[in-house]
Parts: sequence; C-alpha cells; structure tokens
Amino acid sequence: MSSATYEFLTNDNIAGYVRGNPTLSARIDADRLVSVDEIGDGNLNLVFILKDADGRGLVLKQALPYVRMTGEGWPMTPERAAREAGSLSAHHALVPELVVELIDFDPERYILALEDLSDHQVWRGALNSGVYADGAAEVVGRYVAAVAFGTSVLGMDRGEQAAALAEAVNPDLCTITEDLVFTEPVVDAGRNVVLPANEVDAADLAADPVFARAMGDAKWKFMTQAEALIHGDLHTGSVMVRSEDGQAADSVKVFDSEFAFYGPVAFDLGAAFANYAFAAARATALGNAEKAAWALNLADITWNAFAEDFAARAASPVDPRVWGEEFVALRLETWRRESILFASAKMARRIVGAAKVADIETLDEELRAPAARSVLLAARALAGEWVQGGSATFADIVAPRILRQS
Ligand code: SR1
Ligand code: MG
Repeated sequence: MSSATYEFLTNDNIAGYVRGNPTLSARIDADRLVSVDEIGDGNLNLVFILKDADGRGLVLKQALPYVRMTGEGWPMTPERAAREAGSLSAHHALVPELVVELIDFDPERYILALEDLSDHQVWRGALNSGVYADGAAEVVGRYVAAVAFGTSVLGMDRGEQAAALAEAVNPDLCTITEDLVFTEPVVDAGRNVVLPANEVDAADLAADPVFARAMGDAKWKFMTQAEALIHGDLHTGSVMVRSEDGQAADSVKVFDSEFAFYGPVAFDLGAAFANYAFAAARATALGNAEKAAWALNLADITWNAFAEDFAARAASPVDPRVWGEEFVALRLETWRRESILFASAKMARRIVGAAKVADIETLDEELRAPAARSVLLAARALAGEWVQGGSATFADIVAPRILRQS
C-alpha cells in the first residue's frame, strides 16, 4: 500500500486548486469552468483537462504514488513529477516549438500544469486511426538531436552539466525500465503475458542466447552511459500531433518525460524505431502493405533528421579542442548501432511484458498472434545484428520479418 500524504486532484477539488494558484488563475477562469475531464490513459498518472467559458484550456497532470496500470500494490515514487518538470523545462528551452510548455510545477502535490494541446492527438492513436502525421518522425529526430547536444558536455558548460546530471537522477523510474525493458523479456518475473498462440514465441525469445547477450549489453549501456538528459520513454504515445488535412503534421509536441535522466542518446532513438515497427506490424496485419512500408521508413526519416541536426550543432561545441568532425562521425555511427540494440529491447518488451501497445493489442486475436510473432522475430534479428556488429539499417532487418506475418 502507498503512504501518500498529499491530496489527489478530483473533479470536485480541481477548481479550488486553480483558484489558489495565481499562475494558473491567470491562464483559466476557475469560476467559469465548462468542463473538467480526466483523460489519463497512460500507465502511471492522473491527467485532467479543464476548459473555461472563454474557450481557454489547461492540463493538470498529477503523479500518483503507485502505478495506475496495476493499482496501489505497485508503489511508485511521485518524485518522478519533478524529473518530468525538470526535463520538460530543459528540453523546451532548447526547442520550444517541439516540446509541450510547462506552465507551473507544484512539488508538494506533484502536479504539473501544462499547455492545453487538445487540438492535437497522441501520435499512436492518430496512426491507429489512419492519420499519418507526415513530418512527425523528422521532428522526433530533431528533438533527440537538440537534447543530445544541448544537455551534454558538447553543448553545456562542464560545471553546469554536472549539476544538471546530479539533479536529474531518477533511479526508481530507471529501475522500471531496467526490469521491464531489459531483464523481463529474458527472465519472466511473473508479469509477462502473451496469447496462448505466442507462448512458444516468448519461450524461444527467452531461450535465445544472442538476445540475452544483447539485453545484457543494452542494460549496461542504459545504466552507465550518462550522455545527455534523454526523454527516457519516447514512444509514439509521448508525441502529440496536429494535422489539419489528416496527412501532414502542422504541429508536433513531445511530452511525458517522467522517465528522463542522463542516459544513452540512442535509447530514445531505439524507442521511436520500435514504435514505428509496431505501427508497421499493425498495418501488415490489417492488410495495408503501403502503410506498413511507410511506417518502417519512419526510422530512416528520424535517423537522417537526427544525424543532420546533431552534426550541425556539434560543429560548434562549447569546447572545440578535441571534438572535431571525426569524433562526431564516430559518435553517430555508434549511436546508429546502439539504436538498433535498444529498438530490439523495446520491441520485445511490449509484446511479452506487462505494459503493451494499442497498435498490437487492439488487433483481433487471430491477427494479433502473427503480428506479435513478427515483432519478436524482428527483435531477435536486431539483437543478432548488434552482436555480430553488422552495418544493416533498422528497416533492412525488420522489414522481412514484419512485412510478412505467419
Ligand atoms: C509500470 S510503467 C510501465 C511502462 O509505462 C511507461 O510508458 C514506460 O514505458 C514503462 O515501462
Ligand atoms: Mg508515459
């Protein structure tokens, strides 16, 4: 059971909360609210959206002291809200147009006040409903590049970077990732769930020594490579998109960075790639080969935008003495390979682990089992690529497994 001593937001007390905070009262009229909706659909938090009679909106997100997905039996520090507030501020300062605006943070009740993005959709939901949001994958690459440079020793004063790194330690949330993403696809801790038809696939994954070896490498890197203040959970559910025409994104905003900490840059890239693979697996299962190919191509788009943006920024590091062109080229090749490793982990965990993705879960069972199998086979092939040290791209490896399902 949790030992929470702070008051949770409810539909009944939320207007009073806004009234008591001048920063929030300046953004929305608590005496003329026309709607208060709890819209949290993630695994951890309460999320309310408020609208007033003038059409102004505000989002209040409160960290619960336990995992919402499972209930109070899985306690979880609400301090994660402070990590989210810190990372959103740092990232917004670097690329304000690409990151949701943090309006206020209440460290006593773990409440973030965020700009209202109700004219946007969560990218995963958009993809699942047929809105492609072209351009979002490029934004993801540019966002990761801005963070990789701007929060690392390449873009920050050495002393300030050390202070930022110390401030950002997030061990409880990192432990979730270490367990769910790297360990439990190999060694079930009692939380894994698959369809009966996928039990053999999950067993094959767990028994694959190459995959286990790769997960050891991935977990080590995640726990030791404090490169930049990464997002830490950059899936398509952490990106909001707005598309007037249903095809191209005219606004893209990254949000939900409570897993942020100083970690490996390629972890964010791998997370994005894995989620493109889920979109591709869904499209294949539904017989939409064109969309499946489009979704897999997003990995190249994100990668190319990332590499180009990072190289441009890294041409002028804070300390240029030893970090020149050759260093940047080698760093990019290392991250490219690591993104394949992390994508492997992220793909496997969403199929066998506790926290799943709607792309696969909302498929009918007879389509879901082959789709899930194809993702696991692709994850194992990516792990093999990592261990062998090959030069294939993410799409090269994933396409033959995900674009054909059986
Ligand atoms: C217990 S939290 C489960 C998952 O939800 C988040 O989206 C993270 O990916 C985490 O691993
Ligand atoms: Mg989240």
